[in-house]
Amino acid sequence: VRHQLQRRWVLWFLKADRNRDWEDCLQQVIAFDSVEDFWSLFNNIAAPSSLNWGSDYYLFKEGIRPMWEDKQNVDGGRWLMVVDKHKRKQFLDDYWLELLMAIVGEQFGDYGDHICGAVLNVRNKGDKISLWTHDASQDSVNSQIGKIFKAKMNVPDEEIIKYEVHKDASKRASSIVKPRITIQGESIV
Ligand code: M7G
Repeated sequence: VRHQLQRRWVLWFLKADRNRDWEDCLQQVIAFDSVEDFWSLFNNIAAPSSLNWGSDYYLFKEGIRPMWEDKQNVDGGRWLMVVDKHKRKQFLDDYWLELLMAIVGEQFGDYGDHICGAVLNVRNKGDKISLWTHDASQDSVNSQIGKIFKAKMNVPDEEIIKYEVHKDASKRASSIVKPRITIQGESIV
C-alpha cells in the first residue's frame, strides 16, 4: 500500500567544492510522492550531523530549483534558524526531520502553497535550517508560517528566528542581512 503525498518533492544535495561554481556543486538526489518513499529515502541518507562542513540538503517542491534565481524564489525569502554549535549533536537531526515531516505532511495547511522548500546548511560557524517561501512581501502569511515552523520543530520559545528577503541576501556584501520579520517567544517584530 502506498500513501500518496499531496505533492511531489525533490531532494537535492550540495557537496562543497571551492574549485567549482556553486550551481555545479548542487545535484538532484531523488523525487518522491509517497510516505513510504519518503521514509526509505530518509532512512538511507546521511544524517545532517554526520555530513561534512559545507554540505547542504534541499527539499523542494518538484519544479522549483533550490536557488534564489528560480521564478518561485526570486521575490521570496526564508525563515532562518541558526543552530548553535553546542546544540547540533542534540537537536540538529531532530529539527531537520520534524521540518521535513511537516512540509511533506502539509502541516502548514492553506499556507502550504506559499512554501517552496526547506534547506539545511552544515556549517562550522553554526548550522542553518531554513524554510523558503515564495513571496517575501506577504508579512502576515510569512509570520504565520514562521510560527508553525518553530512549533513543528519544537524550538524553545527563547530561540530567535528571522525572516530574510532573498534579494537582500543575494546582493549582500557581508553575511549580515537585516531581517524583515523576527519571532522571539510569542512576539513578532
Ligand atoms: P550559503 O551556502 O547560503 O551560506 O551561501 P554560507 O554563507 O553560510 O555558506 C554561500 C554562497 O553560496 C553565497 O554567497 C553564494 O555565492 C552561493 N549561493 C547560495 N545560494 C543559496 C545561492 C543561490 O540561490 N544562487 C546562487 N547563484 N548562489 C548561491
